[in-house]
Amino acid sequence: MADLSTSQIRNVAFVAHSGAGKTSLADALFFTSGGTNRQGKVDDQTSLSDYEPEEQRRGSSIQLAVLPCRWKDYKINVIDTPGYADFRGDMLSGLRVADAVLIVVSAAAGIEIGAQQAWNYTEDLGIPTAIVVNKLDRENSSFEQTCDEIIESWGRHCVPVHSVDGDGESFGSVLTGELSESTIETVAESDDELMMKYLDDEALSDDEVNAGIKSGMASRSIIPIFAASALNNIGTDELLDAITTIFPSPDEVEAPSVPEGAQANLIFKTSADPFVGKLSYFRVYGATLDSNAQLWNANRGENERVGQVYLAAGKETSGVDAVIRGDIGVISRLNHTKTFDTLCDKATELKLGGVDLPSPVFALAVSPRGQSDLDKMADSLSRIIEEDPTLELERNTDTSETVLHGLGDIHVDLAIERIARKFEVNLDTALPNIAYRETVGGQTSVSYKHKKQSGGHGQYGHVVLDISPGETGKGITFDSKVVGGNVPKDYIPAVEKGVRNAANNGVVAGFPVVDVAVMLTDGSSHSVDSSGMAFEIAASMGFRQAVREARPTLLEPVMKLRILTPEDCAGDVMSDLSTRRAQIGGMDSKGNGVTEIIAEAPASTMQRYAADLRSLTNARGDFTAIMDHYEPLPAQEANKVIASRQSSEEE
Ligand SMILES: Nc1nc2c(ncn2[C@@H]2O[C@H](COP(=O)(O)OP(=O)(O)O)[C@@H](O)[C@H]2O)c(=O)[nH]1
Ligand SMILES: [Mg+2]
Repeated sequence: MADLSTSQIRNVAFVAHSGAGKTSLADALFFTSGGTNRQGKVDDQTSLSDYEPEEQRRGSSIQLAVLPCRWKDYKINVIDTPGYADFRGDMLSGLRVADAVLIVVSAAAGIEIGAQQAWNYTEDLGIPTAIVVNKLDRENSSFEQTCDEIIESWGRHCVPVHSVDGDGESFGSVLTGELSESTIETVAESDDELMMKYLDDEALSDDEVNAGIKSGMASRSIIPIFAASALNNIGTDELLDAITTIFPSPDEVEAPSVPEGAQANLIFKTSADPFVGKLSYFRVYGATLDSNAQLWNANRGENERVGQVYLAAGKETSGVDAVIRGDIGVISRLNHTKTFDTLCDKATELKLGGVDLPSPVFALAVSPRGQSDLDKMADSLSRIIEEDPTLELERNTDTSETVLHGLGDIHVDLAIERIARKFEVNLDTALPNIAYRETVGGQTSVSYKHKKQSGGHGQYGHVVLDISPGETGKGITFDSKVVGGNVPKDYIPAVEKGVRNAANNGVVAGFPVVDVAVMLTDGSSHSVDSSGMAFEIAASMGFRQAVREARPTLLEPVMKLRILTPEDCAGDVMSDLSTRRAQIGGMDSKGNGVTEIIAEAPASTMQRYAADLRSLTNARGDFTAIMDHYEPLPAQEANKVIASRQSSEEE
């Protein structure tokens, strides 16, 4: 694209609550700018941005997509991101490579929690931001009222720069250049020279106003508000114009420092395509990236040979000679490169850096359905994780399960669906087993003799073990105070091994025994029949008997929770928590009608919380849960667990 320079590029991430109309707006802008001759529609499954089969079936985005809109002398890369919390990873990737953000607010719904969260992210990142009020064709919608709500929630620096002709069903067009007095005043405040003019009652020209808005937007002292109906394609010309005149180009934002002429390309998305292989989406921060370049992956310490480079429009890619600084492109079949890696020159190595991804809140144990699934399971899981770094794979040695963690039930379910579609691997899923542990509540001393002396070479091992509750988190501690060689020194390691083996296999319900102090106090040996094996068996059996006698208890994993809920749902969320044996640590108003609840709750009661919180709060709630510590399980609950373990062993 030789006709394009970096100053003519705009990289804009669309973020919002799910359903506000980001994807519809992306389709409308792409159509308006001539990228396609038929406007894609989410509802007809023809959106060019929601092109994955799972997105079309759901009518909602699950991943980011780039639609490049050529408008006049410019190229606007619209980065459409998913609004749903389960797919926040791709929203963060989109923000990472955007120079500005457009928050889409539905006039029908007002500021929803997803929009609030998006706003918070833009504030944290300090990224230039604008707002578009969408769905203005909807009955009872009002541009003015939605603007008032925005200004009240997010501040007086949010200023309408468009006005509308007709509200609701009579919404006909978007008007530009007719700014209200208060908007002009805010714009004038952004620039000393404009302020002088304004105070002298001199009229500001359109160019001056635009320049004022542009510099205000760059410093976030102005957040322009636009008006649109994506579905009816109203306000899209005006929005494209505004993006080219007001939004910053890659040259006008704080850029990472890259040596003159050096390569600096950040991979921000990876897609595992079953036909063309792996696709890596990148943004150029340094010199032009040519097809067939030889690059260096700074994160992996590996050479990467780039073949053809492509530009992407949704799922369509077209080969080009080069991608210039500031632009977004795609490379296929890289060997070593993962999302958030930097491809650069070896001599001027640098890492552009990724994003802090949210931690998983939901998990399913996965298992292969048939033999061919078994063979391909590991490979397909690693490919899907390569595509989506917010998925995590865990091999749980306590429960012997393969566990897939994600940001919600829908996230993990769809990952399993994508594995089936893309790699033809069918996986069965179940809620993971809880990794309980066993410990003792009291102390005891046990003498155990393992003896077989019927003819020939016999077996003889005899140990006296004291056990007592040990320090939390220390596992099994083993010590010996045997005197006089009653247990010969050479056999003591075998005793310890026997104890540890027994502890690993569990005593009352098959879970590992932890936090027990074991002391070998005495024993005896036989000059011919004793052996390491005999002492190991004696120690194992003795330890098992001792645990059974020392008030065995189960420990359960407890999670630390941070829950965000709309104020009006806080009561329901609290009473629901009380049914989960949760301990409330605090409850706090975070402003904007959002309440934060800090709590701890057993992992066993939280396995479906992602879905439950969603229905409790109408998808407006959000939470994080991290494994914190183990706590004794109440006797009644423990009996249930032990009974279910015994019945599943009998099966
Ligand atoms: N009436 C009306 N509906 C819209 C408009 N924009 C989007 N929608 C509808 O809102 C729903 C969600 O739109 P979508 O673009 O998928 O929202 P996203 O989740 O923010 O990407 C779809 O049914 C759209 O047809 C609009 O301007 N007017
Ligand atoms: Mg969408």
